[in-house]
Amino acid sequence: MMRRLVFILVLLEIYIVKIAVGNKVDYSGQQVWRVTPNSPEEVKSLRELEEKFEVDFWTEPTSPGRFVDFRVKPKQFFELANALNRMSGYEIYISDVQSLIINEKLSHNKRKNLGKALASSVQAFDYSQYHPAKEVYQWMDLVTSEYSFATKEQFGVTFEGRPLYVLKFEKPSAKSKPTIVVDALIHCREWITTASLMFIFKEMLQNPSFTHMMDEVNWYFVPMINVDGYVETWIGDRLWRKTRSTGPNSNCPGVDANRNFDSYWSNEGASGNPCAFSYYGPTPESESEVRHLVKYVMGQGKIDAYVTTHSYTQLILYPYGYTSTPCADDAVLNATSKLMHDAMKAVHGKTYTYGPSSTTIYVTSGTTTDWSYDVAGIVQSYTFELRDTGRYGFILPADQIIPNGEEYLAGLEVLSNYVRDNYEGSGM
Ligand code: 0X9
Ligand code: ZN
Repeated sequence: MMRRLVFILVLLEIYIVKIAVGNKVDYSGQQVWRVTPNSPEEVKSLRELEEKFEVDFWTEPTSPGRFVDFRVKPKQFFELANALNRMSGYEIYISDVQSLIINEKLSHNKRKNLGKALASSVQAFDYSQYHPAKEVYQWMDLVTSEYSFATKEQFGVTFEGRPLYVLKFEKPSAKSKPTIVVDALIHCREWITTASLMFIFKEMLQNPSFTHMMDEVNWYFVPMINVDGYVETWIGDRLWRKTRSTGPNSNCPGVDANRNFDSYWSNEGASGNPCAFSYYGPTPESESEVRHLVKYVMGQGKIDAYVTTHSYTQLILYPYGYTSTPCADDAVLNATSKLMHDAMKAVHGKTYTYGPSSTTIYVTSGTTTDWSYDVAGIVQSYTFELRDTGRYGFILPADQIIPNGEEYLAGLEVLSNYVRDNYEGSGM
């Protein structure tokens, strides 16, 4: 009798947690392991594991000495551990992916139940939690209703028909000003990107130490490029990365939008396999989100800096992704990155490694940053990879949103000052 009761209670608890989490894809028992290959042969063997075990790389195998994080299913533990022990061994970084997802959802629901999710003003909005797409849209409306110089412009629709918006902050000024574009969430599982930037824009609007950034620069903020994917991460698969488009030739939906730009679009550092996580798509700009973003940015006047936001591993990356040949502006981008690094480190002591993308991490093609630099002609083009360095990876706890936002804000302030000081505006 007692046993039966315990059994029923356990089932009930599993059911309640399942309802609370709500996501259809369950990662129970799955882990994230870290391996640091010691030789080019070990890098190659790790790449082959992807084919053999279908592991999900959270950071890719690239070069000896650079760590690789990947998600592993329990049924693969034994065989994979044996294979890795023949190489440099491995460390368990996340012992149960699903428990991180459950904790994230439970802490969100707890705050929501306290009524904190429903905000009546930009100031009252809860920046210390993650918000689903609907609330991010509502936040944009709060901003435009409170600040007359902020406007919301629709620049397209997603594959599933959701509106794509940019928030434009253009404070009136006697002089013409430079413009910085910042985007987030092209990889929809990287929740920290949108969350930290909403906090940052609130600070730029309300914190007297940072309002100068809006006095001196116009800001165009695209908070959710991959809205369809973001919705999927809340209700379906928390670790979804790609868009949600479906093509006639595949059972695997989605394209890696950060391989879909028309800039060195190829299978170098991207995949032609529709089921791969870095699938570059059937054609460049095949994705509605990428196509509309490109058209919109190209249709604006001069843009002085373009920053695209990702997570994780704490990096400041600049062109190129597709080649290890330094770009023409390597020296200036390196110098500005160093200043951003210093300012970010001064806030909470976190290090953001900086350098050209291809040599600092790995080769990529068809990315936002190569496109903004080479096609849109914006010299100050960066990819920021936010927190952390692997303890939580993509499932960064919400209590890090504000600290991460504070340090990213310090980096953006350096960039803001840089474009201000180097601006040769029209009509001055
Ligand atoms: O691989 C990516 O798309 C980015 N890393 S992530 O873990 N967020 O997926 C890095 C892209 C870097 N590429 C350029 N800066 N060109
Ligand atoms: Zn990313």
